[in-house]
Amino acid sequence: MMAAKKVMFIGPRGSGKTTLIQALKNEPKVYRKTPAIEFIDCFVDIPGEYLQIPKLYHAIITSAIEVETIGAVIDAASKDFSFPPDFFTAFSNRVIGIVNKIDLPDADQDYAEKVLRFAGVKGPIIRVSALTGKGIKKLKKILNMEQIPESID
Ligand SMILES: Nc1nc2c(ncn2[C@@H]2O[C@H](COP(=O)(O)OP(=O)(O)OP(=O)(O)O)[C@@H](O)[C@H]2O)c(=O)[nH]1
Ligand SMILES: [Mg+2]
Repeated sequence: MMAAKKVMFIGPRGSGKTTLIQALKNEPKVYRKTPAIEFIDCFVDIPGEYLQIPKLYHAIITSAIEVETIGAVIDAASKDFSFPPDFFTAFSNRVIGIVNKIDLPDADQDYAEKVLRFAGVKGPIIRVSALTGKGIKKLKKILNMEQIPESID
């Protein structure tokens, strides 16, 4: 069993939320489209589509009630950002920003960070690659997850 403090990842389709969870759990990176809100150990994985459908915002906000931290995830190499302005100010949780895919040559990390601030992210912003593992150690530290074991029951 793992610590109950929950972390919820919110971000556009393909920004890398599910891969981030695999990286934080030290699991192999296996691509699988997230079809619905998933609760995996201490993680809540929100499909990117939920950001595009305002009728589903209540589902995100309801799922956030039990969550300690929200991670707003963005693909630094994509210009397809679908966060509404100030979206994250609707949550009372701690909201951190995660600039993902910094391994890609066309990643614009500074721009991605601005987009996260525009979306209302007030907490620290961490730059990572879920795929290569760069920055994941730092992210674990910020999430107080340094103790995650290699395999989890
Ligand atoms: N180059 C690179 N690719 C990544 C990185 N993180 C994720 N990807 C790739 O991006 C694609 C989408 O990743 P997912 O983790 O499924 O994205 P998601 O945010 O969960 O997407 P939805 O479930 O559709 O909302 C996959 O092919 C991943 O392998 C990264 O840091 N660098
Ligand atoms: Mg996913």
